Amino acid sequence: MAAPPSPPPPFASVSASQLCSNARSFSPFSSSPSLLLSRNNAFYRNKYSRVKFKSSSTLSFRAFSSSSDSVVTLLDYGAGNVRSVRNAIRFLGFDIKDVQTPEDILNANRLIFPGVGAFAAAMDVLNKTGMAEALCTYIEKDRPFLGICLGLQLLFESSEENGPVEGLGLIPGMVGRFDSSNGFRVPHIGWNALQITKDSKILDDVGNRHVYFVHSYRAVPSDDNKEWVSSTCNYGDNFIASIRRGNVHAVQFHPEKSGDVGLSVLRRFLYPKSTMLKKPTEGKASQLAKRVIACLDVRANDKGDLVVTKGDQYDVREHTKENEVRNLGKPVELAGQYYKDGADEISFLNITGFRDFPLGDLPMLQVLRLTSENVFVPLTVGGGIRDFTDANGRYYSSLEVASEYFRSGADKISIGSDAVYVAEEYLKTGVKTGKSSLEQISRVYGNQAVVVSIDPRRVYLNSPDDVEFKAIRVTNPGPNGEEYAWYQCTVSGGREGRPIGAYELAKAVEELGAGEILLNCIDCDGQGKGFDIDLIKLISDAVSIPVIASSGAGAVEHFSDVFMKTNASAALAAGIFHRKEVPIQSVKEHLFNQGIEVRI
Ligand code: 1PR
Repeated sequence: MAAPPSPPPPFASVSASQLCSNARSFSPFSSSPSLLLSRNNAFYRNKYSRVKFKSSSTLSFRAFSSSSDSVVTLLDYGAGNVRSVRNAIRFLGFDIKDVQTPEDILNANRLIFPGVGAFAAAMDVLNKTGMAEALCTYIEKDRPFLGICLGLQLLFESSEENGPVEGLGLIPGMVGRFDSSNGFRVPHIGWNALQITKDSKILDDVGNRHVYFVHSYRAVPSDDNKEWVSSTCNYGDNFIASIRRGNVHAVQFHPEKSGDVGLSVLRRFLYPKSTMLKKPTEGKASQLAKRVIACLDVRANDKGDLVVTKGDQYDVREHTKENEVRNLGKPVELAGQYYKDGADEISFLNITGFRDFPLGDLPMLQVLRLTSENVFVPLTVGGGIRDFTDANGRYYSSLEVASEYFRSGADKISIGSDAVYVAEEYLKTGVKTGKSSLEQISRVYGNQAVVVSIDPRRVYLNSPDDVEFKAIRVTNPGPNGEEYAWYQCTVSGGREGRPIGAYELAKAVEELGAGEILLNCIDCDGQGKGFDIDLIKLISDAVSIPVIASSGAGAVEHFSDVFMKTNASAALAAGIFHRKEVPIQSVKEHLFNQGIEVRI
């Protein structure tokens, strides 16, 4: 999962491009737990280039010391934010030692490598800093290693991501992109169960439970790498979900975002000798589970406290004499509760972000920081992501705003108003400038980290020809019997209608790099009468990125309805959860009973 450039790479002074050995030169894995590699101290020629590998004999290991048993070495090469991995490690009672030099890798008692960003950029850093060589040496020595996501992919020979680009070459195979031509939405975002193919220890608690993936590229199992593969998953085709050889583990999913079961994966890696009960490891690869998302609209109330609020068609004020902002609870507490209740994701929408400068909104950043310390499912935050000049004339790019959100614990950011302006401009000129918020943030953090939140309002028509935007026949005619409607996008929390439809916007933002669409509907918001199926079907059929259905959930049946009648990948609700009318687990159980795959 990509995220923000937080601390600068600590090892920028190391030079010399050195790559790992070609995996084909490995001895086949035998019963010995140690990895028998033929590279040793020799120069070698890799399949993809002429890069030569220098002797690693100059790099020394030190003995374990029991005082360091509670320390995990973390390879954070500075290309992104690994805050959630840090939080999960600390949550499990370990201290973190950051890798500063290649020697820190070699001296680690246990090393976690949460790869972030793009494959080529990561390899570039690893090569330039000498980390590539150190990593290979460490892994060859069969030292405790856990790679996460890109940290798995980099172990392979190469990747076609902006490439082909050469990887560490420890495992045979090329990392390729998912094929979206057969209707599978790329990136692959969400929860799947695994097909566990061999005893891998760290997966002992996983069984049939779902883990969280977010990626566009994957390695596939083959005869050449079957010795490594410990589980696979199916998303259009079979791909490698985890590898294990001796003490070397890597997972394509995100244990730090996979709830309890993910924490158990980390715990088993960190405490390999513990006497934790071993549970059956058999698992059956599943379909992608439909996600249930709890949404917290957050804003300051009139006393200045940050509260969770909830609107009726976006009106969040009580209809009383005082006209107060409706207060439904405290953001950190509610998010923690929804995590425990089984929410697959939590979204925070800073609903006044369009008018306030979000980086001035320190409480919101604090909410994210505190939430991410105890909530181990994906967190999305939206509101106010745009270029901004503050009162002192200091300019902040939307990328900086997003980066601050990521640094504070968000896994994804959501752009509302600014995406509308960007799409309008793009449709007018046909030019991708590369400078819009959407393009910049998705380029730096990956499109899986960028959600576009659409706030459309239904506009009824007698004929689809009455408007230049995509109009559809609606299931429920308008107040004057109109049979058609188009869905007009709005900005500033629904306050201003814009000359663009939800359909046009969705297609444009997909082209500009959005990884997911959060599809609200102002007419349905807070009404509890069900999702706008017409709208959700229209948009989820029009784009190949995941669509989150939002607005209008009032009963468990509304969730099965939206999943059965549309191609939505997730359903989001707010009011029914805040008012405790329907528990998240009831939604999940209902979906399960209807034959819809969910994470239980
Ligand atoms: O425009 O980039 O600053 O982002 C602002 C964000 O805040 C947008 O995502 C926009 O949807 C959201 N927002 C702005 N004003 C409001 C408001 O309510 N006055 N909230 C608002 C919109 C959207 C939903 C809601 C569902 C489910 N809330 O996500 O949670 O409709 O509700 P329900 O289950 O109770 O029906 P920018």
